[in-house]
Amino acid sequence: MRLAVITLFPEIFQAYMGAGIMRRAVEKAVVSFDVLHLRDFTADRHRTVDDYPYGGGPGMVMKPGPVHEAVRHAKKDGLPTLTILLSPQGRPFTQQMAKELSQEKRRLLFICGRYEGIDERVRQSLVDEEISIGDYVLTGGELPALVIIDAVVRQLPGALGDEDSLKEESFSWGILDYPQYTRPPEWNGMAVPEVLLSGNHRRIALWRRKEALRRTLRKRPDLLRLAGLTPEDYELIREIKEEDYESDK
Ligand code: 9D3
Repeated sequence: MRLAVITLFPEIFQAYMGAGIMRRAVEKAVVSFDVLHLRDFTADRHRTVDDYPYGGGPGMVMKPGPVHEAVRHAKKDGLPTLTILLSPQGRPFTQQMAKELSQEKRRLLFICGRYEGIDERVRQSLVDEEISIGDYVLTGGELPALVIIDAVVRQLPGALGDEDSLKEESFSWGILDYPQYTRPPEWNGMAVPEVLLSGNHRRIALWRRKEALRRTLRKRPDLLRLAGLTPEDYELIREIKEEDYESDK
């Protein structure tokens, strides 16, 4: 998959895309990643990317010209491109959208805003999709672009190296993870649940499913409405409710 970003802070992307799973995905050519520095697409001596808002008000607005030039440069090769603007006005990003974007045949081009926002004519003329990552105020679109890139890239075949983790995810889709343990079997007076040491894979799978449902019921009951539960899950939920599921046993 081809990815490109337009930003005033290329270093942020070099850092994140140069580490861990993102770095490996680039090295294995699962993704290609181009960073365009918005300042390289200015025409004036001061390399100006922002200006005062028409009508007054606080802060600065990103000028349309440099963004337009950067998009034009990114698309010069003629490849089909889906242009995504990161903005607080966008559609809230979800795991469903991550999966859909990972199936996208077109290159993904992310435009990261800074300041109070971007000239509305950029959105109208250059943008296919406007995405937010949630209802909190950040200082720019760079972290949101990286959040989306991270969620999309790990869906790509070959990116994780361990395809089992994606399979596990599709099974637990929509509910919280079960509790995890590793060695030692007793630590600071706390034991690993006996069932996990039993070697009984059927019992382990059932215990994990039940604990995942217990956590979800306790911490994120809102998720259960959408989770696509099986009749077996509802039986487990009945058992949990007969137990004391509010306390952290
Ligand atoms: C909503 C705040 N705005 C009030 C006038 C000003 C403003 C502040 C910060 C406008 C843009 C920004 C920078 N944020 C993003 O570019 C952004 C963002 C975010 O802040 N939260 C969640 N998702 C996103 S995607 C892009």
